[in-house]
Amino acid sequence: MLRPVGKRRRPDGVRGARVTVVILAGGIGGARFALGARDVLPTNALTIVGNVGDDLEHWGLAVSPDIDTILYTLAGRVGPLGWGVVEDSRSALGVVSALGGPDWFILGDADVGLHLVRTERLRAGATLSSVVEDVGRRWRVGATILPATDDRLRTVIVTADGEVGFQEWFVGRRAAPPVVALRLDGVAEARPAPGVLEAIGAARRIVLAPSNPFLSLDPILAVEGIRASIAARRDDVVAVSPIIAGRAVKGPLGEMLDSLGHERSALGVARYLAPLCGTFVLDEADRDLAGAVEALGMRAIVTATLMVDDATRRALARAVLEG
Ligand code: FO1
Repeated sequence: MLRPVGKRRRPDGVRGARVTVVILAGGIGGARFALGARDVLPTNALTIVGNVGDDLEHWGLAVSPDIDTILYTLAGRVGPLGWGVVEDSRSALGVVSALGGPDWFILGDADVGLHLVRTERLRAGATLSSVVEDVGRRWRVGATILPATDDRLRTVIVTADGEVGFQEWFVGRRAAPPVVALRLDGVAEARPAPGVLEAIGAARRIVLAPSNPFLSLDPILAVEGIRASIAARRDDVVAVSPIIAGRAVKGPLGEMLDSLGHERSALGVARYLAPLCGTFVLDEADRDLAGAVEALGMRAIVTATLMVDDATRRALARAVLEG
């Protein structure tokens, strides 16, 4: 049960009273789930720990795609594809392209504004978490967004042809070359950003968002101390399946489950996450997997997990946070 810790709540909020919740999230799926949770939780009850393994330097700028997707989504600014800025223009991209510069990774003009501010502040010695905190406050996102680490951590994809940086594989090569392994550059030196372990330790409930467990959750969990702090709270940890009826809701997870030797199903993900979570949320389409999930030592919740609008996002958040 979620224990009350205060009074304020949103009108359509989670029953009971104030709760503190931590969500571990990647990009689009994690951000959409976080939006639903933010909307049903009391003010300032939510902390989102975001993946920085997808970060890159592009056009000389520091870009943090998953963190930015969470910022834009919670600020009501996200573009129709689930990333970037709504109604953004691409003038800079047009010039870069015409001059023979790198145009494989799309940065819209308004998006560039965020990268300029971040890059300048990082070069002046600020931490990524302080930049994200400031932007989130100015844009009134209504939640605390913490990068998993302020240190440099990059996901490297290992394919049969060698290694490639995450965005070069995901965007540049359309996630086509099968992933045979993943490597996290910088993980040995990466320490949790200020507040991450404290938030996990204090949370009434911890949610592993419906994000890719290999590309989004593992780079968060691999930061020193984070996996152990989550495992220590296993009874309060809920994972939401990013697979429905054997298909990834978004992205290359289905192919990755195959190529990394896991079953391509919600059960395959449940097996992978079982050491960390006491509850696993399955879509109604996977109702028949509930018994197998429970046999792994997890409680199974069966509900509608596809988030297509505010109503479905909030309903999923309520089911996960109250269930
Ligand atoms: N995704 C694409 O498929 N193509 C792009 O050119 C692209 C650019 C981009 C720029 C900024 C940003 O914040 C996200 C961007 N994304 C793009 C999405 C991003 O590659 C992925 O969604 C995540 O890294 C995976 O979670």
